[in-house]
Amino acid sequence: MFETAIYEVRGETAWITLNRPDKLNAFTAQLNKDVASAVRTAARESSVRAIVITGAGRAFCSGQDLGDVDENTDYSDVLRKLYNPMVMEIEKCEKPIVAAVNGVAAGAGMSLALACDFRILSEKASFLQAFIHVGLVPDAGNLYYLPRLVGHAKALELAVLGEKIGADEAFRIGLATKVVTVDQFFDETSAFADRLAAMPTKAIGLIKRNLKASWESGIEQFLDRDAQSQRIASLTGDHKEGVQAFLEKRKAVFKGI
Ligand code: T3D
Repeated sequence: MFETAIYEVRGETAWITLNRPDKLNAFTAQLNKDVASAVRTAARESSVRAIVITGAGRAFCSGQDLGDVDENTDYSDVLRKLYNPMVMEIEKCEKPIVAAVNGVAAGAGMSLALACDFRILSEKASFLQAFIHVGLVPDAGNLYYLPRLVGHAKALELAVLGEKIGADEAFRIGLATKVVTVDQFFDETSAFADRLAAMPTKAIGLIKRNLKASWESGIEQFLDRDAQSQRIASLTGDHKEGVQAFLEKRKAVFKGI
Protein backbone atom coordinates (compact mmCIF):
# COMPACT_ATOMS: atom_id res chain seq x y z
CA MET A 1 0.00 0.00 0.00
CA PHE A 2 2.90 2.37 0.77
CA GLU A 3 6.45 2.42 -0.64
CA THR A 4 8.38 3.23 2.51
CA ALA A 5 5.97 2.41 5.32
CA ILE A 6 3.97 -0.66 6.28
CA TYR A 7 0.32 -0.23 7.21
CA GLU A 8 -1.41 -3.05 9.07
CA VAL A 9 -4.62 -3.19 11.08
CA ARG A 10 -4.53 -5.66 13.97
CA GLY A 11 -7.83 -5.84 15.76
CA GLU A 12 -8.87 -2.20 16.16
CA THR A 13 -5.31 -0.81 16.13
CA ALA A 14 -3.55 0.47 13.00
CA TRP A 15 0.22 -0.10 12.99
CA ILE A 16 2.34 2.21 10.84
CA THR A 17 5.95 1.03 10.51
CA LEU A 18 8.57 3.32 8.98
CA ASN A 19 10.38 0.95 6.68
CA ARG A 20 13.84 2.14 5.63
CA PRO A 21 15.86 0.15 8.18
CA ASP A 22 19.18 0.45 6.28
CA LYS A 23 19.03 4.23 6.79
CA LEU A 24 17.61 3.96 10.30
CA ASN A 25 14.25 4.97 8.80
CA ALA A 26 15.51 8.42 7.77
CA PHE A 27 12.88 10.60 6.15
CA THR A 28 12.76 10.94 2.39
CA ALA A 29 9.97 12.88 0.68
CA GLN A 30 8.25 9.54 0.05
CA LEU A 31 8.42 8.56 3.72
CA ASN A 32 6.96 11.92 4.78
CA LYS A 33 4.09 11.37 2.33
CA ASP A 34 3.60 7.74 3.36
CA VAL A 35 3.40 8.55 7.07
CA ALA A 36 0.96 11.40 6.40
CA SER A 37 -1.17 9.21 4.20
CA ALA A 38 -1.10 6.24 6.59
CA VAL A 39 -2.19 8.42 9.53
CA ARG A 40 -4.97 9.92 7.39
CA THR A 41 -6.11 6.42 6.39
CA ALA A 42 -6.19 5.26 10.02
CA ALA A 43 -8.00 8.42 11.10
CA ARG A 44 -10.72 7.81 8.50
CA GLU A 45 -11.19 4.06 8.98
CA SER A 46 -14.09 3.69 11.37
CA SER A 47 -12.92 0.26 12.57
CA VAL A 48 -9.59 1.75 13.76
CA ARG A 49 -9.64 3.15 17.32
CA ALA A 50 -5.92 3.48 18.10
CA ILE A 51 -2.76 4.03 16.06
CA VAL A 52 0.83 2.93 16.66
CA ILE A 53 3.80 4.44 14.81
CA THR A 54 7.07 2.53 15.02
CA GLY A 55 10.27 1.84 13.07
CA ALA A 56 11.55 -1.27 11.29
CA GLY A 57 14.91 -2.62 12.42
CA ARG A 58 16.99 -1.10 15.21
CA ALA A 59 15.89 2.55 14.95
CA PHE A 60 12.67 4.52 15.27
CA CYS A 61 13.71 7.27 12.84
CA SER A 62 16.99 9.14 12.27
CA GLY A 63 15.36 12.32 10.94
CA GLN A 64 15.89 13.83 7.51
CA ASP A 65 17.86 11.59 5.14
CA LEU A 66 21.01 13.67 4.89
CA GLY A 67 21.87 12.03 1.58
CA ASP A 68 18.71 13.53 0.13
CA VAL A 69 19.57 17.19 0.73
CA ASP A 70 22.15 19.40 -0.95
CA GLU A 71 23.01 23.09 -1.19
CA ASN A 72 20.08 23.60 -3.56
CA THR A 73 17.51 22.21 -1.12
CA ASP A 74 15.04 24.83 0.06
CA TYR A 75 14.49 23.53 3.62
CA SER A 76 11.59 25.84 4.19
CA ASP A 77 9.88 24.44 1.12
CA VAL A 78 10.56 20.85 2.25
CA LEU A 79 9.08 21.60 5.66
CA ARG A 80 6.01 23.33 4.27
CA LYS A 81 5.30 20.73 1.61
CA LEU A 82 6.29 17.52 3.41
CA TYR A 83 6.96 17.66 7.15
CA ASN A 84 4.29 20.13 8.19
CA PRO A 85 1.43 18.29 6.45
CA MET A 86 2.65 15.05 8.07
CA VAL A 87 2.68 16.62 11.55
CA MET A 88 -0.74 18.17 10.90
CA GLU A 89 -2.25 14.76 10.06
CA ILE A 90 -1.11 13.60 13.50
CA GLU A 91 -2.23 16.82 15.16
CA LYS A 92 -5.72 16.69 13.60
CA CYS A 93 -6.25 12.99 14.33
CA GLU A 94 -8.82 12.48 17.10
CA LYS A 95 -7.77 8.88 17.75
CA PRO A 96 -5.00 8.13 20.25
CA ILE A 97 -1.57 7.78 18.63
CA VAL A 98 1.25 5.88 20.30
CA ALA A 99 4.88 6.27 19.21
CA ALA A 100 6.47 2.89 19.85
CA VAL A 101 10.07 4.07 20.04
CA ASN A 102 12.07 0.93 19.37
CA GLY A 103 15.49 2.61 19.02
CA VAL A 104 17.03 5.98 18.31
CA ALA A 105 14.69 8.87 17.47
CA ALA A 106 16.89 11.65 16.08
CA GLY A 107 16.17 15.03 14.52
CA ALA A 108 12.80 15.03 12.81
CA GLY A 109 12.42 11.43 14.01
CA MET A 110 12.28 12.85 17.53
CA SER A 111 9.78 15.46 16.31
CA LEU A 112 7.59 12.66 15.00
CA ALA A 113 7.63 10.89 18.37
CA LEU A 114 6.88 14.15 20.20
CA ALA A 115 3.83 14.84 18.03
CA CYS A 116 2.24 11.57 19.14
CA ASP A 117 0.03 11.31 22.24
CA PHE A 118 1.98 8.58 24.04
CA ARG A 119 5.53 7.30 23.80
CA ILE A 120 6.26 3.69 24.77
CA LEU A 121 10.02 3.26 24.84
CA SER A 122 12.10 0.14 24.43
CA GLU A 123 14.98 0.08 26.91
CA LYS A 124 17.14 0.50 23.75
CA ALA A 125 15.38 3.72 22.73
CA SER A 126 17.08 7.09 22.79
CA PHE A 127 16.29 10.67 21.79
CA LEU A 128 18.73 12.95 20.04
CA GLN A 129 18.16 16.56 19.07
CA ALA A 130 20.52 16.03 16.14
CA PHE A 131 19.66 19.34 14.45
CA ILE A 132 22.29 21.40 16.27
CA HIS A 133 25.03 19.02 15.12
CA VAL A 134 24.27 19.94 11.52
CA GLY A 135 23.74 23.63 12.29
CA LEU A 136 19.94 23.49 12.12
CA VAL A 137 17.02 24.41 14.35
CA PRO A 138 14.65 21.68 15.63
CA ASP A 139 11.72 21.60 13.24
CA ALA A 140 8.56 19.68 12.34
CA GLY A 141 6.87 20.93 15.53
CA ASN A 142 9.73 19.81 17.76
CA LEU A 143 10.01 23.09 19.70
CA TYR A 144 6.23 23.31 19.97
CA TYR A 145 5.75 19.90 21.59
CA LEU A 146 8.97 19.56 23.58
CA PRO A 147 8.51 22.43 26.10
CA ARG A 148 4.91 21.32 26.64
CA LEU A 149 6.21 17.90 27.63
CA VAL A 150 9.37 18.71 29.59
CA GLY A 151 9.25 22.46 30.31
CA HIS A 152 11.14 25.36 28.74
CA ALA A 153 14.49 24.89 30.51
CA LYS A 154 14.87 21.20 29.70
CA ALA A 155 13.69 21.76 26.12
CA LEU A 156 16.34 24.44 25.64
CA GLU A 157 19.02 22.22 27.16
CA LEU A 158 18.16 19.27 24.91
CA ALA A 159 17.93 21.41 21.76
CA VAL A 160 21.09 23.42 22.32
CA LEU A 161 23.40 20.79 23.82
CA GLY A 162 22.19 18.03 21.52
CA GLU A 163 23.15 15.25 23.92
CA LYS A 164 21.62 11.86 23.31
CA ILE A 165 19.39 10.74 26.18
CA GLY A 166 18.53 7.12 26.91
CA ALA A 167 15.15 5.62 27.72
CA ASP A 168 15.40 5.94 31.51
CA GLU A 169 16.35 9.61 31.37
CA ALA A 170 13.59 10.23 28.81
CA PHE A 171 11.10 8.63 31.21
CA ARG A 172 12.46 10.65 34.13
CA ILE A 173 11.91 13.98 32.36
CA GLY A 174 8.42 13.10 31.15
CA LEU A 175 9.06 12.05 27.57
CA ALA A 176 7.82 8.51 27.98
CA THR A 177 4.67 6.81 29.19
CA LYS A 178 6.73 3.76 30.06
CA VAL A 179 9.96 1.95 29.29
CA VAL A 180 9.83 -1.76 28.54
CA THR A 181 12.38 -4.47 27.85
CA VAL A 182 13.23 -5.38 24.26
CA ASP A 183 11.59 -8.80 24.74
CA GLN A 184 8.36 -7.27 26.00
CA PHE A 185 8.33 -4.30 23.64
CA PHE A 186 5.89 -5.60 21.03
CA ASP A 187 3.53 -7.28 23.52
CA GLU A 188 3.48 -4.31 25.89
CA THR A 189 2.91 -1.84 23.05
CA SER A 190 0.14 -3.98 21.57
CA ALA A 191 -1.54 -4.35 24.96
CA PHE A 192 -1.31 -0.61 25.58
CA ALA A 193 -2.70 0.30 22.14
CA ASP A 194 -5.45 -2.31 22.39
CA ARG A 195 -6.38 -0.93 25.80
CA LEU A 196 -6.75 2.54 24.23
CA ALA A 197 -8.73 1.05 21.34
CA ALA A 198 -11.22 -0.43 23.80
CA MET A 199 -11.87 2.91 25.51
CA PRO A 200 -14.52 5.56 24.69
CA THR A 201 -12.90 6.80 21.47
CA LYS A 202 -14.96 9.99 21.09
CA ALA A 203 -14.17 11.07 24.67
CA ILE A 204 -10.46 10.51 24.01
CA GLY A 205 -10.72 12.73 20.92
CA LEU A 206 -12.37 15.46 22.98
CA ILE A 207 -9.73 15.16 25.72
CA LYS A 208 -6.99 15.58 23.10
CA ARG A 209 -8.72 18.58 21.55
CA ASN A 210 -9.40 20.27 24.89
CA LEU A 211 -5.90 19.77 26.27
CA LYS A 212 -4.44 21.35 23.14
CA ALA A 213 -6.89 24.24 23.30
CA SER A 214 -6.07 24.84 26.97
CA TRP A 215 -2.71 26.36 25.98
CA GLU A 216 -4.36 28.99 23.85
CA SER A 217 -7.50 30.02 25.72
CA GLY A 218 -8.54 31.93 28.81
CA ILE A 219 -10.43 30.19 31.62
CA GLU A 220 -13.85 31.59 30.70
CA GLN A 221 -13.55 30.51 27.08
CA PHE A 222 -12.20 27.15 28.23
CA LEU A 223 -15.08 26.52 30.64
CA ASP A 224 -17.45 27.05 27.76
CA ARG A 225 -15.46 24.50 25.75
CA ASP A 226 -15.80 22.07 28.69
CA ALA A 227 -19.56 22.46 28.57
CA GLN A 228 -19.73 21.95 24.79
CA SER A 229 -17.47 18.90 24.89
CA GLN A 230 -19.41 17.30 27.70
CA ARG A 231 -22.61 17.73 25.73
CA ILE A 232 -21.04 15.87 22.79
CA ALA A 233 -19.62 13.14 25.06
CA SER A 234 -22.89 12.72 26.92
CA LEU A 235 -24.70 11.94 23.68
CA THR A 236 -22.41 9.00 22.80
CA GLY A 237 -23.33 5.36 23.14
CA ASP A 238 -20.17 4.89 25.19
CA HIS A 239 -21.42 7.30 27.85
CA LYS A 240 -24.72 5.41 28.08
CA GLU A 241 -22.87 2.10 28.21
CA GLY A 242 -20.48 3.37 30.93
CA VAL A 243 -23.35 4.48 33.18
CA GLN A 244 -25.38 1.32 32.49
CA ALA A 245 -22.39 -0.92 33.22
CA PHE A 246 -21.74 0.91 36.49
CA LEU A 247 -25.35 0.47 37.61
CA GLU A 248 -25.33 -3.18 36.60
CA LYS A 249 -21.97 -3.70 38.36
CA ARG A 250 -20.29 -5.08 35.23
CA LYS A 251 -17.36 -4.08 33.04
CA ALA A 252 -18.34 -1.61 30.33
CA VAL A 253 -17.95 -2.61 26.68
CA PHE A 254 -17.19 0.57 24.77
CA LYS A 255 -17.68 0.62 21.02
CA GLY A 256 -16.25 4.00 20.12
CA ILE A 257 -19.64 5.39 19.14
O1 T3D B 1 14.87 19.12 4.61
C1 T3D B 1 14.68 19.81 5.63
O2 T3D B 1 13.78 20.63 5.70
C2 T3D B 1 15.60 19.66 6.76
C3 T3D B 1 14.97 18.93 7.86
C4 T3D B 1 15.80 18.50 8.82
C5 T3D B 1 15.24 17.71 9.91
C6 T3D B 1 16.29 16.82 10.52
O3 T3D B 1 15.91 15.74 10.87
S1 T3D B 1 17.92 17.38 10.70
C7 T3D B 1 18.70 15.99 11.51
C8 T3D B 1 19.01 14.88 10.57
N1 T3D B 1 19.45 13.70 11.28
C9 T3D B 1 20.67 13.59 11.79
O4 T3D B 1 21.49 14.47 11.73
C10 T3D B 1 21.01 12.25 12.42
C11 T3D B 1 22.12 11.59 11.66
N2 T3D B 1 22.37 10.28 12.18
C12 T3D B 1 23.07 10.05 13.32
O5 T3D B 1 23.48 10.98 14.00
C13 T3D B 1 23.30 8.64 13.69
O6 T3D B 1 23.13 7.84 12.55
C14 T3D B 1 22.37 8.14 14.80
C15 T3D B 1 22.74 8.80 16.12
C16 T3D B 1 20.91 8.41 14.46
C17 T3D B 1 22.56 6.61 14.96
O7 T3D B 1 23.94 6.33 15.13
P1 T3D B 1 24.45 4.83 14.97
O8 T3D B 1 25.92 4.85 15.28
O9 T3D B 1 23.59 3.94 15.75
O10 T3D B 1 24.23 4.43 13.42
P2 T3D B 1 25.06 4.92 12.17
O11 T3D B 1 26.17 3.95 11.91
O12 T3D B 1 25.42 6.35 12.29
O13 T3D B 1 23.96 4.78 10.99
C18 T3D B 1 23.64 3.55 10.38
C19 T3D B 1 23.39 3.78 8.92
O14 T3D B 1 22.28 4.67 8.76
C20 T3D B 1 24.58 4.47 8.25
O15 T3D B 1 24.62 4.04 6.90
P3 T3D B 1 25.76 3.01 6.41
O16 T3D B 1 27.08 3.61 6.76
O17 T3D B 1 25.50 1.74 7.19
O18 T3D B 1 25.51 2.85 4.95
C21 T3D B 1 24.18 5.93 8.29
O19 T3D B 1 24.80 6.71 7.29
C22 T3D B 1 22.67 5.81 8.01
N3 T3D B 1 21.96 6.98 8.54
C23 T3D B 1 21.69 7.25 9.82
N4 T3D B 1 21.04 8.40 9.91
C24 T3D B 1 20.89 8.87 8.66
C25 T3D B 1 21.48 7.95 7.77
N5 T3D B 1 21.52 8.15 6.45
C26 T3D B 1 20.93 9.30 6.00
N6 T3D B 1 20.36 10.21 6.79
C27 T3D B 1 20.31 10.03 8.11
N7 T3D B 1 19.68 10.95 8.89
